Amino acid sequence: MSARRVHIDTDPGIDDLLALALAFASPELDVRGITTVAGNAALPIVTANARRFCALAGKDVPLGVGASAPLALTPIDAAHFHGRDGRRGAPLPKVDDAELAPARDVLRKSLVSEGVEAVIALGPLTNVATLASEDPRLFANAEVLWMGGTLGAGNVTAKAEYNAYADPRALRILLRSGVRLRIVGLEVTSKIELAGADVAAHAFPDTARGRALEALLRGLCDAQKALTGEDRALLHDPSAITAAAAPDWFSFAAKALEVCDREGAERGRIRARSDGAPVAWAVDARSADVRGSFLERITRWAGEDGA
Ligand SMILES: [Ca+2]
Repeated sequence: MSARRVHIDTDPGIDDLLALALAFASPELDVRGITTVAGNAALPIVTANARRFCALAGKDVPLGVGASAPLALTPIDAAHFHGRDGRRGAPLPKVDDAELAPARDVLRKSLVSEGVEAVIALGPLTNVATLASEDPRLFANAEVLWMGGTLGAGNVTAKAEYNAYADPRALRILLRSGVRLRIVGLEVTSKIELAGADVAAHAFPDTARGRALEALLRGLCDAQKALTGEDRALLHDPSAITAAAAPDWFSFAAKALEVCDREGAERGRIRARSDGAPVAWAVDARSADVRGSFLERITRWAGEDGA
């Protein structure tokens, strides 16, 4: 079976970096392009993290710089969770300054000439919605697989998930664009977790990749502990990578959705509606398999590093 060509749009972010590691460690996936978007931290920070993680991975993937702010509403970040550097101090190689292409060019190239089957979006949908509103036909042969949203409890407000809250206008545009959308939201991802004790006991290889992954995974536990008191790592973004690599492990229901794109208590809240184009909404996953393969794959990947 040939690997599935994908593009990753991301806002790294601790769990984004773990998701990139899993993508590089997954033989089912072939990452043809990466674009960054402001989300967990400001654009220069998330872009540097993405570039430095690609250097760690030894991957020369085309990388484009995207939106520095949402399409509408007040920008937010999550420095309280991910740290001011977006990775809670996890060590990554330094890279030289470089002139980077705009995200729209790199994403367009992934869709037009790289033939990607999926755009995996791990942050606010600003970049994806911008291109989809300019020319939805670009997505004729690709789905957007987004980690975000909830129809239940939120993680930034009572009803809203972070990526939906950060740029609800972008989500609204995408829901109405005709682009095929597959969504893995909090109802599923918040059940895919590693216990802090298991993370502490897990031995990564003593390589540059191993040291970075260990710091990221422990950082994810520390951040959760500081936020809610629970010592565990929630694998939101890595779960979306697994949904692309092992779609059979997830079950989806067709749902038509709407999102509130106004400021206030309802900002970013998603509701099911009775009409409109349905998206594929994740309702369940084989959590133990998703969790187990994540840890097994990134640990093996860390061991393939000679550094
Ligand atoms: Ca993210």
